[in-house]
Amino acid sequence: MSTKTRTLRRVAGLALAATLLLPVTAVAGGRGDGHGGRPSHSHSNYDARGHRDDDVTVIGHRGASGYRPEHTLAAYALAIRQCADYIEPDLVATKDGVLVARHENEIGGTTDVADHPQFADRRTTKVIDGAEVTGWFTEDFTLAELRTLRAKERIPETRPQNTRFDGRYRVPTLDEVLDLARGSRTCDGRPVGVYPETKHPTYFDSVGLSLEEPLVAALRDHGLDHRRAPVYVQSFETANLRQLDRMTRVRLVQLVAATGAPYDLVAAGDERTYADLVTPAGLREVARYADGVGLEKNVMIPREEDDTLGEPTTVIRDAHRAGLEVHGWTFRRENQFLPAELRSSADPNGVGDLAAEIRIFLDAGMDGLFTDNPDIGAAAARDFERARAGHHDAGKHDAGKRDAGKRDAGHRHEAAGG
Ligand SMILES: [Ca+2]
Ligand SMILES: [Ca+2]
Repeated sequence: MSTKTRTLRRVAGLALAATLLLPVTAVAGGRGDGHGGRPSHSHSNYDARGHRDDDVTVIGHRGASGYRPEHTLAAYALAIRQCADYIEPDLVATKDGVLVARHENEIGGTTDVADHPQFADRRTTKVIDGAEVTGWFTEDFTLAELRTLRAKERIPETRPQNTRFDGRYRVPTLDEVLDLARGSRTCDGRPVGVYPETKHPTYFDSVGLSLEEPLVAALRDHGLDHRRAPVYVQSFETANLRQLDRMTRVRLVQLVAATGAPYDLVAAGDERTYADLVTPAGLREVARYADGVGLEKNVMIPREEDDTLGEPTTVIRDAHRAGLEVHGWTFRRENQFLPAELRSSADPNGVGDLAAEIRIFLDAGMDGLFTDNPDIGAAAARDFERARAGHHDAGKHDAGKRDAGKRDAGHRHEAAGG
């Protein structure tokens, strides 16, 4: 397809998007409503469902981690090629204070550190967020040392096909992830977004490696510390998000698990749990410092006893009423992660109907999703957007911005490698 044709498609897509904007409804209690003296952000492009725009936000969870070892540049680049809007680095610190992308500060499960005899004596046991963890920890390695390691598949029994990529990729720094995003475009031609998560912020404060300051500095260095930047910063803790609300203008997302409590509250002796955060009053409080909530799937639609999907709770509606976007996690194609009725077989590692699961959650009002399978997520999002737009003849009439880009995405991102 020629550049001109792509441009025309994109313009057509934008024009279509403009016609889809629904009447703006008042959003009460949102961040910026007279709190903290920070400039009020625009609510003008929220629609009636609380959407910031008309598109479903597809987040490549740890990259395209269903297909490549998670949190590698290869995993992020593949997520971009598969039409993710955002890539998601989880952030931990090295001994010399550099932010790198790993799901945990313990790296025995996601790198070949155990195969490096020179680091054998770094193996140790620590208490992280109240739980004993044994292994090797990023905060005990300088960046130079960490760079001698190579990533490997975290769940090889579930995703054996990904083990062929073991040993190929280094642990990326946040700077590298931001460079990749800044040098890429989404399938519909927009800047690729980044959705960093601060991991164990109370713990990292306790070892003198606070995460928030270097994160905000990196965003600023990359020209991303502004309100309209394609950035969300997420955390399972609350105090660091309140702090970030004073440090940066980018959007913030409170993560909420189906059980347990934010560790900063536990450490402070505060008895509030995640369940308290998602009551209507709890959500209004979250909206004082955050722009969205990242909800575990079961918070939105709990499972029945037979592991089929039950009825949606009111949490999505309540969050929208508080002015919060709702992004759900984690959408994965293997049977073990799917509700019983969408599994393909009794094999927990078999591939079930992830698209159908995503559709059910989008129909329930979810605005975006974290997925290990951005190709399936983007296709489901496109189908949902089309259905909402009433394009019943979508098969003939190519109104989908996502597939216009998909055809040439491979060319644009070749340099990033797979
Ligand atoms: Ca994460
Ligand atoms: Ca901190």
